[in-house]
Amino acid sequence: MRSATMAAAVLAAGLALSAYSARAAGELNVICSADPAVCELMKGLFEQQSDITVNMVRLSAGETYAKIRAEARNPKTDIWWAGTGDPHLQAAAEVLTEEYKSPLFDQLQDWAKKQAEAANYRTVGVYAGALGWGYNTELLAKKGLKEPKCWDDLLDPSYKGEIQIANPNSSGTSYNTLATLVQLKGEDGAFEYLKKLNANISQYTKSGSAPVKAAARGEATIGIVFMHDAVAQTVEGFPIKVVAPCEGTGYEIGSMSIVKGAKNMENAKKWYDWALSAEAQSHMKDAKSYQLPSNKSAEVPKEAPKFEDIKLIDYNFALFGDPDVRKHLLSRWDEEIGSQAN
Ligand code: S7P
Repeated sequence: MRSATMAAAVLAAGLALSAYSARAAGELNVICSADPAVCELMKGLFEQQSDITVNMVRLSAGETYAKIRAEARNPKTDIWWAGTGDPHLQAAAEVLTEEYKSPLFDQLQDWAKKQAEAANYRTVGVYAGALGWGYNTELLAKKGLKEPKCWDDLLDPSYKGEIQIANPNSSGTSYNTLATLVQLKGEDGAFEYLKKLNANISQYTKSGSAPVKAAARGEATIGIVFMHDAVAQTVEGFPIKVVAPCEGTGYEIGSMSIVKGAKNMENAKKWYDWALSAEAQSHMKDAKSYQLPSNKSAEVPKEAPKFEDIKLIDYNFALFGDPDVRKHLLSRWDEEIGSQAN
C-alpha cells in the first residue's frame, strides 16, 4: 500500500516537476540521512524530473560526517541530504562542504536561512522537528507502567529495560538528545542523568528512528526519537503515543550540504535547488515524513508536531555544531555511558 502510494506520488510529481528545471543527465552520489522511505521517494522524484541517475546510500548523520571526513581528499559523495543539522555544521566548520547559496534561498524560513548564514552557506536547513519519544500504549498498560511525560520520568526504576535510544556516535538524533540534555541540565547534570537512564536502556541502536520502530513492534516500550518519527508509527497504525517532554526539549534543523570537491558539482546544485523547492518538500509527507518543511510555501503536513504546541529550548546550534564540542561530548559519552552499556 505504502509503496503504491509513493509510486503514484513519484509519477505525479515527475510530471509536475519536469517543468521546474531543465532536464539534465549524468550521475549524482547522494548520502541520505533521513528515513529510508523518504530517501527512496526523493531519489525517485529527482530522477524522474532530471534524467540524472542517483546513486544513494542511507547513513545516519554521525556516520555520514565520519565518512565525509575520511574521504575529504578524494570525495565519493556529491551531496548529503537530510539528517540533523549539528553534524552538517561540524562538517562546514571543517570546510568539508562547499559554499553555495541557492537562488531559492529567499523562499526559506528564517531558521533555515540562519543555519546557512552560521555556516557561511556551507549548509542549509531543509526541515525542522522536535525531540521527544513515543511509547507503546498497549505494552505500557499491560505492564502497569505510568505514562512518561517528562525527561525525569524516564529515570523511574519501573522502566528498567523498557527504553531504547540510539548511540550518539552514529546517530544525529541521539547527539541532538545529548546536546539537549546538556542545555537542560548542564554538562555534569546531563551525564548524571544519562548514567541513571542507562539502567533503563535495553539497547543503544545505530539509527535514530529505530527505537520507536522497536516500540511499535512491541520490542521496547519507549523509544526516544524525534516526535515526527513517532507520529509516523502512529499513522502506520501502531499503538504509539507521542510525547513532548514537560521540561522542554531540543529540536533539529535537518540540513543539506554539498561535499567539497564533489565530482558531480553541477548535478549536486540541481538536487540542492530542487530539494529546497516547495514542490519537492510538499511530497515528503507521501513517505510519512512529517517534519516542518523549510520552504515557506511547502505544505505543512497536518500530522507534523507543531513548534507552537511544544515547549522548546533555545537550542545553541553554534555551540553544539562545533567539532571540538562534539568530540568532547562523545568521548565523555563513550567513557561514562557507552562503556557501561549492556
Ligand atoms: O526520519 C526522519 C529523521 O528523523 O531522520 C533523521 C533522524 O535523525 C535519523 O537519523 P539518525 O539515524 O542520524 O539519528 C532526522 O534528521 C529526520 O528528521
